[in-house]
Amino acid sequence: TGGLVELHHPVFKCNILFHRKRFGNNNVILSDIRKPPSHIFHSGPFIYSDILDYKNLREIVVNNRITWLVHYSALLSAVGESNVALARDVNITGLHNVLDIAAEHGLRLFVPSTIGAFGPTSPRNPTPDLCVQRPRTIYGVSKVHAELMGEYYHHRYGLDFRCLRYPGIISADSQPGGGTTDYAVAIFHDAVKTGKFECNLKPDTRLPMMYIDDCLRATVEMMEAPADTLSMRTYNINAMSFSPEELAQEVQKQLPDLEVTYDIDQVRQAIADSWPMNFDDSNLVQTMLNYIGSDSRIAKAN
Ligand code: VAH
Repeated sequence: TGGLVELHHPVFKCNILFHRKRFGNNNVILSDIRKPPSHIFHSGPFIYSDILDYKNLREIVVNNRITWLVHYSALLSAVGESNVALARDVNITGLHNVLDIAAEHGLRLFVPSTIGAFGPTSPRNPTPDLCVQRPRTIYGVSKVHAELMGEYYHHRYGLDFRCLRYPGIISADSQPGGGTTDYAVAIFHDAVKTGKFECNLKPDTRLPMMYIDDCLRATVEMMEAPADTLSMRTYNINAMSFSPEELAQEVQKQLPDLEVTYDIDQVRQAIADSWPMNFDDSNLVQTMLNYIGSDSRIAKAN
């Protein structure tokens, strides 16, 4: 059948290897505005593309008989605040391009949303799927827009739009990508490289987080679920919540000499203080239980 195109963001480069293992190297095309690291570049097809080049995206979809599209191109929360115009172009105009191409060619479309799609007036502990969403970043606003546009295209044009609101994703394969949760990736790199880590969030800042392998498995299960099992287009997905001091203590159990200091980034701190502390993903769990069946199959998948 057709391939799967992944329009990428640095944090998810390793996504492609997971999907290639599952669907076959030549059935998954990585597409990005910059060449990926060589171990990914040489693992299967790569096509250069700019998310703002609608015609080129359409050529890639048609010429490669694409059937599923996984759209990760976005400027994350902190970097978006330092370049709002670019974040608006990539996160919103880029999304419009992907929605139109997916609707025109009948693609199954996955677009991630985020804990950043909530704001200071949302319930924070826990945060349910359906509640007030008034985020205070261009990233969060663009992701609420993506959720609403995906739902509209589903009801208006029948687009098979699927969306998970990701927590902060922790992956050893990639460097922090300009997000508010970057500290939870940087600590591992710095602990190994220098034995010293300077955290840019307050020690007690609690945020939802998830390990990349769990994120990838959940995304594939979401993409493979029969359309009629999904009662909503967008779901929260949860794994754990922790604070910088809790994470530092865990890392120091493995590297006792790790020295942790704090130099608060006020922009990131204000964003983190407006985000969920804990995520309620009970709707997703029930939906996937209905699809995957008994707990034993979930246990096996884990
Ligand atoms: C960010 N890591 O911090 C991203 C993510 C859950 C947050 O969207 O912006």
